[in-house]
Amino acid sequence: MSAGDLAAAARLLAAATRPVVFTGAGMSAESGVPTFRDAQVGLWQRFDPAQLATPAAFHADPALVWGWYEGRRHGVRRAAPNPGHRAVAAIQARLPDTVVVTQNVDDLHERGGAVAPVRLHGSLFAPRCSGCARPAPLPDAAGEPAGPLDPPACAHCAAPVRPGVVWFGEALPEAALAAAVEAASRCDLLLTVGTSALVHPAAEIPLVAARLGAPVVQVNPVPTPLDAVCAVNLRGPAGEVLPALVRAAWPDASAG
Ligand code: BV8
Ligand code: ZN
Repeated sequence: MSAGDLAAAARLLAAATRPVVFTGAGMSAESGVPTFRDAQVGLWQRFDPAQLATPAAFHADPALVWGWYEGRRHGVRRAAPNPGHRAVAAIQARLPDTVVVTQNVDDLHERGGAVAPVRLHGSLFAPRCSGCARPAPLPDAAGEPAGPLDPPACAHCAAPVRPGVVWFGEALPEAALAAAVEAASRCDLLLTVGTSALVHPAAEIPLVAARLGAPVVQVNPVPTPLDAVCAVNLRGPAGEVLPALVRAAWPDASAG
């Protein structure tokens, strides 16, 4: 990340009044939460996440999929927000009209101080019944599984409980997607952080802002399809770049 790029991005942030901060799995990488592109660990090594994150996989083997998600949830519980999460909260504290839109299913934005993130892909912490869709309690007493684990049965209809996330092939929550499109349509800056911009329709959100003339600033160690629409590309990890960006935009502010 060059000093010139940081200064250019800081000018855009300092001039913004209603930014959108759009985040992907890279936002949580420095907290030790694997991104979708990271190799899976242990038992899960032989599985492709995109193959496990589907209704068909859950229907075929509920214990394998439920065990995978419970393992991820326990991993997130052990993780801590990183300085990037705290910098996002600092932006919201400075600019109350900031909207955080996340593809992530961890709770690190909230634990890092962000307020009411728009969740496009749901949450690991909101299981629900696969039959009647009633919210289900988190089975915390069960402890972290080392592999497949039978999902609990719904207390109301006895169908298996499923993770409260959006699987591939499933529609995104209408209200969340509408809120994200609305925020991107009216923002005066879109800061995209830690996303490969390959998963749709979430990947459209930065394009909504760009098409309406809002500048897009990207934080990612590597190029993505969003490079084509970015006003500034900050090549580096979110946990370092975001605090530096906040300090450069508002020298008097704490970067979180
Ligand atoms: C749907 C929850 C239709 C589950 C997830 C149009 C074009 C192409 C394909 C499609 C299309 N429309 C639909 C599709 C199909 C599909 C799709 O997009 N496929 C892709 C993969 C080709 N989309 C869907 O199926 C969606 N549903 O369209 O339904 C429909 C409509 C009506 C009615 C019925 C059906 C649903 C998609 C949601 C899937 N669920 N998550 C779970 O988590 O298990 S998506 C999942 O992937 C995660 O949310 C994750 O966020 C996402 C991966 O994207 P990223 O967040 O970007 O993460 P990734 O690992 O890819 O990249 C990490 C980035 O971070 C990298 O760039 C890396 O360089 C960077 N990085 C690393 N370290 C750092 C860093 N950056 C900063 N700092 C660091 N330290
Ligand atoms: Zn039920």
